[in-house]
Amino acid sequence: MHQQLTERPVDLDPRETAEWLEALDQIVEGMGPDRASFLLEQLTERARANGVTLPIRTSTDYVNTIKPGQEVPYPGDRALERRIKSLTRWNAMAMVSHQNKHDDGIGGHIATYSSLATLLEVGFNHFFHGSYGDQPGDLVYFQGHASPGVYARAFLEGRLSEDHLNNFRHELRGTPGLSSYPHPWLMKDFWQFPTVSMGLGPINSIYQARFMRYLENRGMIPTTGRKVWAFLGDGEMDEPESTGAIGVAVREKLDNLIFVINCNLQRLDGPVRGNGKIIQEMESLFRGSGWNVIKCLWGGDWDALFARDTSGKLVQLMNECVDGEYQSFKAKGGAYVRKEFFGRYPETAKLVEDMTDEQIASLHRGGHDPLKVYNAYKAAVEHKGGPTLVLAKTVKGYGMGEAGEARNPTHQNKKMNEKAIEYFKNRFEIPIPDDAARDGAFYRPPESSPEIAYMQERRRVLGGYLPNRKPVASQTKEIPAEVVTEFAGGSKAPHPSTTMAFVGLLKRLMKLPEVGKRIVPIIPDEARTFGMEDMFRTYGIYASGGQLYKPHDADVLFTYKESKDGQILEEGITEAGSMAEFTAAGTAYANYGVDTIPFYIYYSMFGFQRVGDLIWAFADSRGKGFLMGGTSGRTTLSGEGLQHQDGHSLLLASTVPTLAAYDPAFAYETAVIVREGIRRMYVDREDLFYYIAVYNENYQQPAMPEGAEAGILKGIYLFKKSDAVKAKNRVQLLGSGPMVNEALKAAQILAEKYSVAADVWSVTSYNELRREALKVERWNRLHPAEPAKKPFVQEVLEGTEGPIIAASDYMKVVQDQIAQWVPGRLVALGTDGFGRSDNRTHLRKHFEVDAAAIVVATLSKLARDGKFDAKKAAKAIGEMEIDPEKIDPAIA
Ligand SMILES: Cc1ncc(C[n+]2csc(CCOP(=O)(O)OP(=O)(O)O)c2C)c(N)n1
Ligand SMILES: [Mg+2]
Repeated sequence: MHQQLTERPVDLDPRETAEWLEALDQIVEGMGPDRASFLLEQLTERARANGVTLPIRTSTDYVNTIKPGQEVPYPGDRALERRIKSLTRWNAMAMVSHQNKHDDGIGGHIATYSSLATLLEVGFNHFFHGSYGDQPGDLVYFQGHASPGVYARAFLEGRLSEDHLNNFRHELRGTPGLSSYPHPWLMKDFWQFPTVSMGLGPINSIYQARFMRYLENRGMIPTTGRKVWAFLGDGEMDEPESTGAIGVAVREKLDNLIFVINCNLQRLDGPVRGNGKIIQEMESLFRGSGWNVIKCLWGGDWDALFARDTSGKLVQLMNECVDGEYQSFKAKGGAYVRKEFFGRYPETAKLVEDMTDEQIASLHRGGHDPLKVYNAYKAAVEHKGGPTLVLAKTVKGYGMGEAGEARNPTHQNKKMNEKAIEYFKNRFEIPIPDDAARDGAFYRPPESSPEIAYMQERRRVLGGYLPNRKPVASQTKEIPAEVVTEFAGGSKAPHPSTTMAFVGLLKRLMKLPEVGKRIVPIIPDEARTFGMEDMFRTYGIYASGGQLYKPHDADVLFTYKESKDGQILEEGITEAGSMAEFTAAGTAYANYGVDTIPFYIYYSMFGFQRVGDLIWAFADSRGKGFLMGGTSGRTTLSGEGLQHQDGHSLLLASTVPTLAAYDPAFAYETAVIVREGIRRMYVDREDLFYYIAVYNENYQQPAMPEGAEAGILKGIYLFKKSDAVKAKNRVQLLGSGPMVNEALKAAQILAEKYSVAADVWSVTSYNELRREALKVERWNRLHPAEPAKKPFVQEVLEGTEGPIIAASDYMKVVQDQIAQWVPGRLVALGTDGFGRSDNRTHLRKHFEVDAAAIVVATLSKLARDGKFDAKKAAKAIGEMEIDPEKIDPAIA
């Protein structure tokens, strides 16, 4: 899309060209830009009608979008703001440098914030609202590895102490510690958005802006001027998540969203686009998508040169140079720029003949000029009808001099030598003694100093400090126990799957006064798969512009109803986008002061392994809500095969510390878990979220056994005790999800054919059982002189008889999680290996998790334990129609 501006066609008749251009200039001057635009439109149409191929050029010249004549004067005190910025720069640098001097290798970044300082400071002094009246303020996504700058500012504001700064990246030593990057989990009163995994900030911020509109349109929050600001790296833009959702922002007309890309032209290893121009590329991409794009490339000191550039050669030169060259121009000083840049054409060389090399070297880039940045932000904030991108050209390592300015290795630069520190100190005029400076001493002028007073006053005017995470107290009522009771009586034909039962529960919750409106169902184009299509009509699909057409199915019950205050978020086929929306909804209690309870239901296979990093960031954000893994299980989802059948989400779920993952078998189990989840997350304010596997196999939903609730929540309960009293052997069969039914069938076969009594348990969560057991073990380890406590799983299974055969529709390692608390007894049957396209019967046979496999595993284990005749066990394999030499499904 990006057209090389060097590839312009040759001008065959320059005189004619000049006449046309002059005519245009006269129109602009005499009639204004709107008239010029109108005429160009007319010309374009005429040209098209005459068969002229129009050049598609979505990028403009490599100059500022806002011309000097369109600028407003700077409203702040530039001298004071420069002082504040210098102090912030110093403290940020000192923090990282000092820490690495005394703790080699602890890390941190200097160069990123050095490039970003003006972009943030103009925001902090003039744009970022800490609040809107009694409403929370703007939502700012900071470049993660610029965190030292954000800490340094908070230090000057008096929000962080010198102790804090001394404990940067020493979270486990001094208190209070400062986390390396923005992590709400680690600094819950400070950071709001974890951004350091590149690409998550951009996509999360887009859906944040969409969710803000959703809350406004549904009347859940008042409409304010609140903005979402996302500060992004130019290297970061290569992540697919960074640009993959930019169309959403246009479609949704998100004029509450502003992206600022810090275009320092470098990433970690070297230039982002040495041979091209990242700014032009981003301009084309975003402008082509419909964003309002503002380029802020050159500082005010260039304006005089532009004014004198009557030949147009300066702009031509700027268009021609590639980023690799621009980087050298900053790395190599004024004489080099005079020779290699301006010297390329006599006209441009002339422009700077009166300037010294130092003056040339200090010509600023737009992102370092507060006036240019202010005007870009002002235009962004005032823009209506869509999102704005500000492309700000900066210098990586600005102010680091030879220690790193625009040098390839600068990203990794964590320490500055004494000479470099001295240079930095002098350049930014930090009034501390040289020896203190060399040691990286911090500097904060007194509270009464003009600098501190000014910055405090600016923040007061703008409604408070940022970033600032402020969760509200609970607004959510407990779910009445009757709701569970409604699901505890067992089903009548036609019997539902656990997915259908869950959808019934969801609808029931949505009808509850108080809680109902807080529920946010999120679906990535799978509502019909999960039997949710009747909810379209009842609750409406959120559409910011309402429904502009009459749906073809308007006259049927389950019509596709879109509405401005629709409750359902139908995201389309974007698991990443849905996860980002889930994140906005799951953290609304901290960002908007309102409890919303998201249920994101999706094809489980396209969850953890597809958007795992977003799930991790959700946990970091202290998000609340329910991830509902639909079409679960490697054998229960029949027919779909290798790429669809999920047998490992529960395993991946176990890696997320605050995620409680469940694998319920029956409708009442889900109801119990969801009710408790709402209580823990929303009433008691625990920081956790839920993953619940739901399946699409229809079967009789039984009545809830008396007293099962506690076990359901802890992870295991006895579902059916065998009444085969005369049996020679007794065993324990553990099932999860639909495998409970296979265990029940196996129990019957074992009793009838082999005289083995089998008690059947439903294990709703191996993950939770293991976590509790590990917690208890840790306590025992650290309290050796006190009586040992017993893990719940051990307490439950210890007194039971015989081997424990545990079947699930997941990998065996899920069940293995409890092995150490039932020594020598556990046999796990699971679905290790790739999926296959076939039906449930064949899949379960293939993966050896069906009733026959459970019977065989039971007898085999009894035989190995010396409790059953080995020959009979071997014979049973034939009786169960299993080929003992068949290929191992784990590698098939
Ligand atoms: C997903 C991901 N991959 C890699 C990294 C490691 N990393 C951190 S910063 C960085 C370079 C960032 O360059 P850019 O986005 O241009 O930011 P700048 O520091 O130049 O402002 C990299 C590769 C990361 N944080 N996240
Ligand atoms: Mg960069």
